[in-house]
Amino acid sequence: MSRLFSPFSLKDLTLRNRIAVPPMCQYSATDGIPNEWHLAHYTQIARGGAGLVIVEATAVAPEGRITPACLGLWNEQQAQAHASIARAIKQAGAVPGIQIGHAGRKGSANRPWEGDDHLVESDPRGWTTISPSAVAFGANLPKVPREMTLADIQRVQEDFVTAAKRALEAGYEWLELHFAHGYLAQSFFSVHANKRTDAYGGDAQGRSRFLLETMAAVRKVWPERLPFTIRFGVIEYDGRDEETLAEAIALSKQFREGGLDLLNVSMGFTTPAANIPWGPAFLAPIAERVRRETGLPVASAWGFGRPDLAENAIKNNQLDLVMIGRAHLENPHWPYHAAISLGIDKPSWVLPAPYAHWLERYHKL
Ligand code: 8OZ
Repeated sequence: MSRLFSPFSLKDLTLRNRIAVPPMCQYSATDGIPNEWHLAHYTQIARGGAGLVIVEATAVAPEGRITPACLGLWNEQQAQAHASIARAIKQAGAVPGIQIGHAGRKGSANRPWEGDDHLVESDPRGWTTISPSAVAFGANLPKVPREMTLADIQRVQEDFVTAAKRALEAGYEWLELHFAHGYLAQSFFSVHANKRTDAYGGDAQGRSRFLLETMAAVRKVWPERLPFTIRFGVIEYDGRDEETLAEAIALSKQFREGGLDLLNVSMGFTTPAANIPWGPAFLAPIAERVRRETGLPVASAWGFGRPDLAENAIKNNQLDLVMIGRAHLENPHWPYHAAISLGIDKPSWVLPAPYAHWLERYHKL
């Protein structure tokens, strides 16, 4: 019996299996509006059979985008276009999710395939980035951000709340706050990015404040019946890993007490000096520790694209959901591929009928 293909219930939803598609930026929007690219991409992946499809990092404000081509949810036109994406994912049998976030000092950047660096100062598409402190990420992202005022903090938190309301109206049923990968929220938590001396900096409690307040504000407007989740970088691989993990686990417990339903465990990416031990399922033991110490259900990504690794992560109680990202880009029918590889009797059962019948009828020819 495959555990990967067992259903997963959270709040009032049941996912058809433990396979989730993590947010993957497409850098293909104009003015933050989802278009035909996004519709085809998300429809195709949802038809592949995953239980959950989370739409890519979607900015809560224009200056919250990573690049000028990132998605947004700061106006009604964007919300209407998002409704088509949410509907298509749901019609394909997957739960439609969305990740909302703010890029902070990593914003105002070129697409990865057009330089992956900051836009030059004179580029009219660019903007002044904001961050807890006026400290640049460095390396490919040298631009020094403007230190946020208390009014900036309040405004961004209100933007998160408004975007969450729009996500709900658009038909998304699973919300993920982007508190990872060196963007704004992760920067508040990070000793590398946050040098503030006020209530939003300093010790772990101060560095956690922006994240806790933002979560609490959004929690109030997101319905209890639907999953409310966070993607959070719990480790940097910067040599300070035990402290970061302990602080991250303590904060995740507070997230849980504040009404969080699941944590998507990832990395901090707040310093270019990290030394990440990339490898198959390398985050599984970290996620398992977070799961055990916080009591939260967890998901994780990065290197679970081999079906046996995905199956084992669930079977060994390391993860509740496995995020399969890049493998879905290589093969939008990854769940079918996984079902064959795991020896499931009728692998075509994960496919829509118009595909399944062809594959079943001529399977043995
Ligand atoms: C993985 C690594 C770095 C950045 C995101 C674009 O989280 C990213 C990202 C993902 O939105």
